[in-house]
Amino acid sequence: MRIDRADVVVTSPDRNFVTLRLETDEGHIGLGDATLNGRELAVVSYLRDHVVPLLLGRDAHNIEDTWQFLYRSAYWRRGPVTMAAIAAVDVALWDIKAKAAGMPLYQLLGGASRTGLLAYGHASGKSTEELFDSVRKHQAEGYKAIRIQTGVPGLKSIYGIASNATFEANKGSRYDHEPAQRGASPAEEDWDTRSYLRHVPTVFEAVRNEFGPELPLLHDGHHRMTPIQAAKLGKSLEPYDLFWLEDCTPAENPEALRLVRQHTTTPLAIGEIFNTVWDYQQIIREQLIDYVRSAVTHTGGITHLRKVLDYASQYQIKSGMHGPTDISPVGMAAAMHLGLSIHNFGIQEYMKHGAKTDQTFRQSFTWQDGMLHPGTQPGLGVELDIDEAGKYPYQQAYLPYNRLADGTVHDW
Ligand code: CS2
Ligand code: MG
Repeated sequence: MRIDRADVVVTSPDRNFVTLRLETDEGHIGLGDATLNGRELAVVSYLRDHVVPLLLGRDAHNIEDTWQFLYRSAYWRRGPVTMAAIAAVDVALWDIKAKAAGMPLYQLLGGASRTGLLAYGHASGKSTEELFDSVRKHQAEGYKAIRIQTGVPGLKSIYGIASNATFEANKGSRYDHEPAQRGASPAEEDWDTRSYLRHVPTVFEAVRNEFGPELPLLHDGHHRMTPIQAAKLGKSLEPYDLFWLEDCTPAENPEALRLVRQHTTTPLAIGEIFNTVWDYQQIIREQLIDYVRSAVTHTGGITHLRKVLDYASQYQIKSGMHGPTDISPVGMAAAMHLGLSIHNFGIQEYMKHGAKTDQTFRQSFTWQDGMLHPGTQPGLGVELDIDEAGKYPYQQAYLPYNRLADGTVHDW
């Protein structure tokens, strides 16, 4: 079975998505997500100009060989652009192989290891009341695990708050849940770590008092702390029994986690901006984390992320795949098939896409009682409606960034 057509589809229903669509001489269509939030067109060019010409005529069945060929022949390895492009090819080929076999993809990955995937959603609010309200709304939607982000006294803006309004609207009228905004330049936000460190434990205390000890709670530090600040936060959150503390320090410095680990038993999750198994080597080997945050989309596809997760399994480290709305429905489906099949599944992040996105990408996953399931359609279970996609041309959009009170740019 040969690949005889490859198209890169850029569409912006509620936000920008980049999708690779492969077609074979036997008429099978495979989809792969290549969306890199805020830098989408770099991956489009990588695929269109450098990868698509190499795919035409290749045997669609040779997934591992195609992966190795694209990775090694480029010479310039790793990095988000390269790994998102390779991921899209990889996932599209898995989709094709599963369709050719007439099976849902998870069957080819070893079959189901569980009946469904526990998923967490994003509750947020500027005040405690708003936050409680948001938690309740998520519970009413079925969520059994919830990420908590709140406003910090004295700061105008805070990461994760924007998600709330769109969770409710979810009609495609706003950009989407996530903080990227359409426009010609990134929004500037403010930040103060000392206020944040004072405030967050009080929020978790209030949430535990209101919602009890059972509800799994998560929190995202979004790379903003120094190692000693992260250690302090982890320690101060111990009484509230977090499921995880995410991205407590910037991901570029894995050694920082040694110091955090020495001080706290709060479980740590990291890796949404990692791209390869080599980014994880030290932190898995030294058992510095508890959850791998990578998305299939940004980590070289199913072929490569499965290697990361197999390695992690030797150390009882579990998956916690990235699933904000900038992972397209195709990327989410890939995550669900992989999560259903591996033994060391932990939790899946899940934010609902907007209505226009759901119309553009027809999906067959199910969401019931706080659990996701990829469905039983052959392949990934996602179809891209090209006519619908054509209605929404690409729009420039940027993620925001932070400055401290004195004007210094800070980690976002
Ligand atoms: C995030 C994302 O979901 C998360 O945990 O940190 O919201 C992240 O900010 C975006 O995916 C960036 O593209
Ligand atoms: Mg995160």
